[in-house]
Amino acid sequence: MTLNVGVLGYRFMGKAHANALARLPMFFPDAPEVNRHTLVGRDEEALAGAADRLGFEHTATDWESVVDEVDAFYNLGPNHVHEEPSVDALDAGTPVLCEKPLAPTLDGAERMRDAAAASDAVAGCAFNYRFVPAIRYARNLVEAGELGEIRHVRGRYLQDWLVDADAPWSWRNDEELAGSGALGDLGAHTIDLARFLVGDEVGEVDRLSGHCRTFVDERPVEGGDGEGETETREVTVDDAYTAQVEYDSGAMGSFEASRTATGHKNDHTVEIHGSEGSLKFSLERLNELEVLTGDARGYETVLVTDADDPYVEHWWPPGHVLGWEHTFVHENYEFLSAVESGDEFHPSFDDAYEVQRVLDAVQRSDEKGEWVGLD
Ligand code: SOE
Repeated sequence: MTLNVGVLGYRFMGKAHANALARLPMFFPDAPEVNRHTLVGRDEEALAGAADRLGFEHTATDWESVVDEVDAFYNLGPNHVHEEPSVDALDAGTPVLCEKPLAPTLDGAERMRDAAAASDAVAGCAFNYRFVPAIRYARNLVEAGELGEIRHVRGRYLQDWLVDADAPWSWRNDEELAGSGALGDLGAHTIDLARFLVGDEVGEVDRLSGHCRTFVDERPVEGGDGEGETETREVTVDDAYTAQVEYDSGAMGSFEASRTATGHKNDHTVEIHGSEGSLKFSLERLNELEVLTGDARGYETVLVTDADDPYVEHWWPPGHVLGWEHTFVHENYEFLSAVESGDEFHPSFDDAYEVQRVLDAVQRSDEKGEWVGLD
């Protein structure tokens, strides 16, 4: 059976997922056969060019005509476009893979989670960092009890593309369109990854203290006429957040993200300490994992590129490293396999809703200036 995939969005994420779909038959021959069927967007000319480049057969300017015509719908649009098309697709029984964070608000995310619960179709949220081989390797270590009782979870995601006050305004700077800034865009990844690594039970957040900060209050609007005063728009989301987290299990967490961390391009790190061992992961060295277990007196750097490491046998011989784009191939492989088999897929809309509860609590805590519970 060939799965016809419809994709909304053709920029950064559209490219990442289209590349993954193209790689699947070459490297994952057991993946379902996929047809890049329809690319959805608003600007007809740009859409036609993108469809050509990314290998789609058809284009459409309205998602309504697509969601129930395809075998899987990828929602890769801006955050404020996640809810309606995803809910419509799920109501029509079409599987959905939606980019993160699930929605700008907790209410929107709740509606999406409920639509997924009421539908027989698979609903996945595209937290791609779960699909880094070293992260899977780390999770296996934690699951096998190699770290003992988990006590500390620490994560930070640093970028610097907004450090320049003249960097143009975009939907990512608007609360209504994005929900939050560095918090939802980057922090959502870390919060999901931490939960994935320590497991749902240990990773159940009890309460937290969150802090958000906007350093640049307004930004120039791109495409001005170049004459007279530069038009600007208000920035209504955070440039950075920090959070102290208490888990039900007694573990403690410390999280941070910024889009104004000068010199850091895509610096995502997670560290975990347990009673018996520790581990450290950095996206900048994504083929490696730093592991300390047993009687070792220091961290050992494990190169996670062996044939028996997660996903690696599909690619190159040991030591022939993988990159960021491979995470999307693995994610698409798992998602489409679940669509075909009807098996569960994680991260699901349920998982993404749990992340959204944390994002919401960070914002509530910041507004109140005090610790808040998740419920
Ligand atoms: C933001 O710059 C961004 O593109 C995020 O939206 C992605 O989720 C992250 O993986 C890379 O950075």
